[in-house]
Amino acid sequence: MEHTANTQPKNAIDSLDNLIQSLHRVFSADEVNIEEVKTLMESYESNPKDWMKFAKFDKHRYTRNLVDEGNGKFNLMLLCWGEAHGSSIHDHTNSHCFLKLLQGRLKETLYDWPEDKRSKQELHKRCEINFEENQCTYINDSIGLHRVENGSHCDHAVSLHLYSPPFDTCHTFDERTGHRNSVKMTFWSKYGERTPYGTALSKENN
Ligand code: CSS
Ligand code: FE2
Repeated sequence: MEHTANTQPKNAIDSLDNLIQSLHRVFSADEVNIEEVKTLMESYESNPKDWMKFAKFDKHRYTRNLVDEGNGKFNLMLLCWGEAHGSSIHDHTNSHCFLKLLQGRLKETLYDWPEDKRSKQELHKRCEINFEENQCTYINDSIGLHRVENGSHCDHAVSLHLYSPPFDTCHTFDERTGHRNSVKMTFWSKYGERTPYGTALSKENN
């Protein structure tokens, strides 16, 4: 009879630490292979024990919590969405954005870029996508703009975001007029520790 021991592939991603190690390896190359990163992030089966220490919620807005700085090539963060919390419509500052759902449900609404910077025009809504746990989605500025929301009024949601290269400002857009604003994004916590106050004028998120 055949034995089934040792059938697990060597590169199986069995923890968040393991995923982070693999991401470091993948991003040490010059080119980013979007499908490879997506597959890698999807292959990690979310285990709250791995990421609980980074999961910090705020009553009023979603929080951004730094997990890893990816040797400067990318950053990895946990976003914690309370009931009915959502982002503005925003761009991604010419970076890659990978979003993996760790817990709960999130809805993404995709928009086209405004056609003309000067004229007031409602943004064109392209579609809505609902994510399931462990799914990983990808966006960059050539795909369009989006809003991410936790539509649930009773459950939290937690997502893992990878941005490459890292960025700390982006544009937000008014849905009705297409008007854009530049916003600074900061971290609610870093490596599980609350970020010190003092940057009171900057926004916590977008
Ligand atoms: N861009 C948002 C989340 S949706 S990708 C942020 O990082 O705050
Ligand atoms: Fe985004």
